[in-house]
Amino acid sequence: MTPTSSVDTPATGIREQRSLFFDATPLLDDPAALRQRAEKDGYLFFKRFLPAEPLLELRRQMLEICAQRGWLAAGRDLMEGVIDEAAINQVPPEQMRSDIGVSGEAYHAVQKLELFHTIPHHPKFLSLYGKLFGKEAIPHPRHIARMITSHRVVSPTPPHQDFIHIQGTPKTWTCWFPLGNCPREMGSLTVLRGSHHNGVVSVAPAQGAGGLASVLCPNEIDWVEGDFELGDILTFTSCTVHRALRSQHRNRIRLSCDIRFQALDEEIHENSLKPHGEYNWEDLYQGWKNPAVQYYWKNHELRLSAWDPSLQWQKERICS
Ligand SMILES: O=C(O)CCC(=O)C(=O)O
Repeated sequence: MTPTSSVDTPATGIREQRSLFFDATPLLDDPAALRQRAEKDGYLFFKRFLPAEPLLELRRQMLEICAQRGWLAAGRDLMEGVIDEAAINQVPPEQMRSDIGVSGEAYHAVQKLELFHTIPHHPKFLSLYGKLFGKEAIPHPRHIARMITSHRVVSPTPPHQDFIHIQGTPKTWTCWFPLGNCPREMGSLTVLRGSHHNGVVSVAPAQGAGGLASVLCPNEIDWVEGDFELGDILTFTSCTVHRALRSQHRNRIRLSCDIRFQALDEEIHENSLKPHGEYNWEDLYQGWKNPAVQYYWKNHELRLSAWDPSLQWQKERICS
């Protein structure tokens, strides 16, 4: 594919190539072609995959949580997500979740939203990952919401592979989608195409979610990106390097979800069955209506895997 641009990255001095996501929607009717494309690129992108209504409702609920804490600009429509920069920056750094973008207390309120934990069970997801894996798929219950603001402790997510953070089977796929239109200038996610072919690579300390960056070789420059519209999804293997672009809009909150899927019969680490954050399910589930989205993984005999701490140790990477 012809790159749309090439850009010098000041941090590394490497000249990156940037091209647009390939829309894999036509491959949904051809699982063999879908799997072939996924194997080649390590990612899939689908335009308008999810229906707008539940995404907009979740956006509204998350913005209500921000509004209740006085973080939204006065006189603007709630759904615009315009942040009062001074107000969010009054949250003391020690109360912030720098990986999420808001305070730990607000993130707790988001984790308690039933709709946040219901969307990952949408039949379209189960159908997509069923085709991709060629067998029954299950979402991990440990969903992550990002509410990226311009609080001084928040930095764009560095290039990383999810595998070092979730482990279990390397055949786990992450699904990332924004809750609203999210053009590149709003800090959407970008993927290093084909990077999964290198397996798990070394890491170095970095700012931003996860605190660890993949060490990249000078020839790893093939980034793919796009302007997300509501309903678009990006999904990638847990060994695919990805990162967030820097938002150009300091007063806009970027709302998005990270959901992981894997085949039911593959290994999983028990952390992936816990809430994201120091919460417990009993607390999060209070007041929920639908029992089908609670403790659903307990209906299956999952194979638990061990944790390899050495994946997060800093090591040199030898580039050929
Ligand atoms: O949304 C972000 O900034 C990071 C998301 C991410 O890295 C992931 O989904 O694995």
